[in-house]
Amino acid sequence: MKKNVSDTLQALHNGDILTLSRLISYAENNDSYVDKVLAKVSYQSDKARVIGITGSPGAGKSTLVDKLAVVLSQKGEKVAVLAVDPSSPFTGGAILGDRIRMVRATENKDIFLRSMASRGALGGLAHAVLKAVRLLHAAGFNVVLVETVGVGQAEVDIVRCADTCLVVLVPGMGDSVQAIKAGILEIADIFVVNKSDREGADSLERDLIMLLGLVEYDEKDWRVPIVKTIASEGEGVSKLVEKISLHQAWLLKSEFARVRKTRVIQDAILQFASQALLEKLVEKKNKKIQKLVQLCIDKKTDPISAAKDLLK
Ligand SMILES: Nc1nc2c(ncn2[C@@H]2O[C@H](COP(=O)(O)OP(=O)(O)OP(=O)(O)O)[C@@H](O)[C@H]2O)c(=O)[nH]1
Ligand SMILES: [Mg+2]
Repeated sequence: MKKNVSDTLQALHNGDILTLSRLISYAENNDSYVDKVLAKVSYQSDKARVIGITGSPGAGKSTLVDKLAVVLSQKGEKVAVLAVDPSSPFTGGAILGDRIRMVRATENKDIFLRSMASRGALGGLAHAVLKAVRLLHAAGFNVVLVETVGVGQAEVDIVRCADTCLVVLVPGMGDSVQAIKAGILEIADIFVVNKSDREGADSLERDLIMLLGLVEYDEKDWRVPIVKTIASEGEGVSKLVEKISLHQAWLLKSEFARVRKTRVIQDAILQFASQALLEKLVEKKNKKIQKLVQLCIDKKTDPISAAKDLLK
C-alpha cells in the first residue's frame, strides 16, 4: 500500500477503511510512512471531537463506550472507537475481550472499532493514539471515543488529547474517594458512577459530591457533573450524552478551553519532538549507551549520571 503519499491521502479522505486500518498499524509500529501522510493532512476539522474514557479495569468502560457509540451514531455522528491498552505491550494490538464485549457496536457498520496496544517501540502508545485520532478525523470520523484502562501516567497521557474526559468509577472496587488520586480529579470533565445497580453507588456518589465540593470554582468554570449509569442496561447513557454535549458547548465558548487546547497542542509537539530526539540518540549513540549500561551494572556509575554523560 505504500505507494504514493497523495494516493494514500486521497483514499484516506474518501474514508477507505482498509487504508485507514493500515495507517493506524503503521502508527502503532512507529513506521514513518504515516508521518508522511499526516504531514499533508491539515488541521481543519475543528468540529471533530475526542472523548476519552478511563477508569479501573472492569469498571464497564467498554460496555459504556459501546452504548455511547450507538447513541451518538443514531444522532448522525460518524463515530470511531479506539480501545487502547497501555498495559499489554506485546499482544500486538488485539484485545480479545474488547472485541467480544463490543459486539453491538461492531455490528453497526457505521462505527469503526479498533484496538491499539503498544508494540514495544520507543515513544509508546500516546503518540500512536494521537496519530490515529488525526487519521480518523481525516477519514471523516467526527467523534472519536478513546477508551483506556487504568489511571497511570500512560493513560493520563492518552486521555489528555481528549476534548472531554470521562472517568468511570464503580462502587465497591476500591474506587473510594481515598483512592481517587489528584491526577484523576484534574483530568475528569465528567465522573461516571457505573454499575449503579450495585450497592454502594449512592455512597460513592455522595463521596464524589463532597470531593468536588472542595474544589474552588470560578463562575465561568466547568462544574464536573456526576452521572450514574448502568451501562449494561443502557441506563443513564442519554443523560451522559447530554452532559458531554454541554461540556463541548462550554469548550467552544470558554477561555479556559482555549488555554487547554494550547497546552494539548504544545504537549503534542513536544512529545513528537522528544520521540524523534530519542530515536536519533539511540541510533547515533548505541555503542556509548551499551557502555554506560555496563558501567551501571558494574556500579561504576548510576543511570542519572550516565544519562548526563550521554547528553554531553
Ligand atoms: N452489574 C453491572 N455490570 C456491568 C455494568 N456495566 C458493565 N458491567 C459488566 O462488567 C463487566 C466488565 O465490563 P467491561 O465493559 O468489559 O469493563 P471495562 O472497564 O471495559 O474492562 P477492561 O477493559 O477490562 O478494563 C462485564 O461483565 C459487563 O457486563 C453495570 O452497569 N452493572
Ligand atoms: Mg474494556
